[in-house]
Amino acid sequence: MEIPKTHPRYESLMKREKIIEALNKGILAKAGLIAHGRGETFDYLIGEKTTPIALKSIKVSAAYLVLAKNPVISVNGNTVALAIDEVVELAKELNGKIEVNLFYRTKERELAIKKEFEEKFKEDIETGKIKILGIDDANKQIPNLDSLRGKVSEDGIFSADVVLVPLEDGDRTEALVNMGKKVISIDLNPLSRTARKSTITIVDELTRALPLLIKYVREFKNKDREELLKIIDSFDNMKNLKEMIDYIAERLKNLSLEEL
Ligand code: PTJ
Repeated sequence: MEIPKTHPRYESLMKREKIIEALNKGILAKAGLIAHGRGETFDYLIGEKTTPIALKSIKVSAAYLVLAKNPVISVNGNTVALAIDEVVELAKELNGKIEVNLFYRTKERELAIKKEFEEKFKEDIETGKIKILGIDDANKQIPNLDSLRGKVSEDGIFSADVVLVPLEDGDRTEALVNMGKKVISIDLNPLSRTARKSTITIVDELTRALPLLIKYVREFKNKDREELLKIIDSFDNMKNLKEMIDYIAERLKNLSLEEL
């Protein structure tokens, strides 16, 4: 569908188009439509912009990623639909590792996602700048995780020290944290299990948060280790989530006083 650039909800409608296109290509799970709608609702509540609270968690995440020995970006259908370019850009700033790990796991969807990466980033894959893991090599099991998400690549999530999980479900986050990994999630819902179980939760929209994360990863590569550790140590995820809930409550209260 052609959406005029002048439409007041252009950005949001374009994201919907990407989601629908990914469904038609077999990349997105049907439940991904529901997840996207839920995300839109929370984005309305936070005002559809990156809050200073989210920016704090983005900076801490960048510090973790720069210090990581073996970081991995985990992707699912929604992430590929909305932010494949940003995921690849970020991976190239790190060690290039991207792992496909689906909740609604089918071979067809895995292959559709693989094809999307191969079509758009053939050269990066051939030159080894990025590695798409988790499809032919998911031969390790995350302990105590029964869903199909439990199968992971040894070279990827299984041996990672820091895992970035945009749009996640809480069970895997908890299982990964129990394995001793640092888990960074991007989730618009500050009340979700994922948000509460992650080491760091970025309560922001994926396509807004990733470019900022890339920016700070680039910037932090020039900082020394001590400085980055200081950024990490000053952060409390639960406190940050509470601030986010307060922010939403305050925003709604102020809106209710305004004339609509
Ligand atoms: O591709 P699969 O098979 O791995 O399935 C992926 C989905 C997303 C369907 C699956 O993981 C799922 O059901 O997730 P949930 O439990 O619906 O959680 C998705 C979370 O992401 C919700 O809390 C949404 O608010 C949030 N969300 C949705 N869209 C965005 C988002 N957060 C950030 N940016 C978005 N664009």
